[in-house]
Amino acid sequence: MKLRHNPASPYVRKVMVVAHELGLADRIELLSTAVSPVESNAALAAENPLMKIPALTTDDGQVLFDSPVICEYLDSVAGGGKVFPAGGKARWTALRQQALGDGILDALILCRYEIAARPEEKRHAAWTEGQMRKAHQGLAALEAEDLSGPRTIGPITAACTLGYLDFRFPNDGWRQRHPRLAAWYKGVETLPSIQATKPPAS
Ligand code: 99T
Repeated sequence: MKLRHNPASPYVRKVMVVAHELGLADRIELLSTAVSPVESNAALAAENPLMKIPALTTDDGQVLFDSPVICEYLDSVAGGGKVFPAGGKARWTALRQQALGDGILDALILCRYEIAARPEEKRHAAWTEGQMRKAHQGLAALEAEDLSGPRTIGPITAACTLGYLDFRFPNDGWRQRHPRLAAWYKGVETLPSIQATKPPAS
């Protein structure tokens, strides 16, 4: 398998954490890929027309995106029902937690691109405030989730979301607002799959 990869991407990290948790990391070749919301990338577009990462090319040549699809594919390669519970309440809880973490990331990345990719005179403060509000409300909801059970895609996504917040928004102060989430994250930060996929020093 080949994965379009960049260590700064929390969605790529999610895929790699899942791969480590499932013992599949050695079977994935990483293709270092830079992405931009404004610049074209023909090689990536040939795999993913949305020009986003992660994108996974399977051993039989199929290209899969986005991260929830890739993660569930890896789970199926490992036999199924591992990080994606097969059914019942556990499955819906894991999927909801994944959607919540991904949604917080989507809002944070819109803020990040507003700051990093848009010229200063064209920035829209109300846009950033609106997206940050979504991210902060999402974090409050994440604090209320039970993340302590088996390491499903829910807690895995939550860990990657908090890691991205520390990486790109180090002054956010989420630990003060959400001590329960901070205590949980302190425990998972030391896991081998989380250690092996840390974003680069910013
Ligand atoms: O928006 C773009 O055109 C390029 N951005 C990406 O490819 C980002 C990289 S994170 N990936 C996604 O937005 C994927 C989202 C998708 N729903 C999924 O896979 O789950 C870059 C973060 C950073 O550099 O700070």
